Amino acid sequence: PECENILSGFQTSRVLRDSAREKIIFIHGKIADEEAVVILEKTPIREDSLPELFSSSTLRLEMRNDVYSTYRLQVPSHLNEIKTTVVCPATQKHVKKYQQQESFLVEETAQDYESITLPYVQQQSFSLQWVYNILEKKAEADRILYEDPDLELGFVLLPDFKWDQKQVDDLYLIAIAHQRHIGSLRDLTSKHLPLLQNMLQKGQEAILQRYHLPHSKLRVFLHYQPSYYHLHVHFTNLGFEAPGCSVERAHLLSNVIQNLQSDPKFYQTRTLSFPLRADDGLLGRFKEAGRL
Ligand code: M7G
Repeated sequence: PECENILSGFQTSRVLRDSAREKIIFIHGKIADEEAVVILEKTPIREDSLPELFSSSTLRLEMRNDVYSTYRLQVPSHLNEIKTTVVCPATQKHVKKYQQQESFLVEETAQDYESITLPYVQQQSFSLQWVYNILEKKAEADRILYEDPDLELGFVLLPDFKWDQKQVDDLYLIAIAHQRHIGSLRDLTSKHLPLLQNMLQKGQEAILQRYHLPHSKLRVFLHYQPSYYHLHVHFTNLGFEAPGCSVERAHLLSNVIQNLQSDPKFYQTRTLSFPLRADDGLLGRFKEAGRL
């Protein structure tokens, strides 16, 4: 693997979010004059590392009381790596995405979508360059788990960058459609059923083959609103409370398929709820329109 030292010049400006329970910290700062967001995360302890962990570490006693004792275990450095994600150059929108924020639930009617949401996301959403790089094999090509190259029904399945692939317990993959121009759930109609069914079935099969995780152990969903307006499906281990799988944002793909089967225009006509953070420009638009 490539070794880089870009963090040696990282100048921290502030902590955007910090969670002791999740053992993760999101930091805003600068790398060589460019805005950057750096995410540091302690990863789960792997069962297969236990023999080495116990045999080659030093144990320092902190306290002993009756049958109870606590220690610090100093482990070899390769067993104590920190998963690190760098976004650089980061836009103001990236900084906001990772910032801890109060959120508000919006109930978006079909009319709101046309008059408020769509015009907003058309001018202010994250670049899809990373998505096109994956589809065109310009990035992450060696990480692809499965591909159906069909331009209409096909997709690329690969590990989400939130998953370090060290253990199946927190499995997280994304399937990215080859078809462009499907921005979000709102664009889906019954004509996309073959595509969605293909992504679900072949995605599940590929994960079963590679990770021995059956369908019944997978949570397969779409986000509304997504951050990136190009059709992609999240595949996560059911046993893992993945970030972003809350009821107000995640739509199970199997439900999406059934809704489209019973009403081809389900997602063009329904009111859809989703949370927006206090400083999200879209929330401002809903307020201006008197919809909140
Ligand atoms: P989303 O629902 O559009 O937005 O999902 P979210 O990030 O707010 O959940 C996009 C998914 O793609 C997320 O699960 C991201 O972790 C993942 N992702 C984002 N980027 C920029 C990358 C990337 O460059 N590579 C990979 N493999 N995954 C990414």
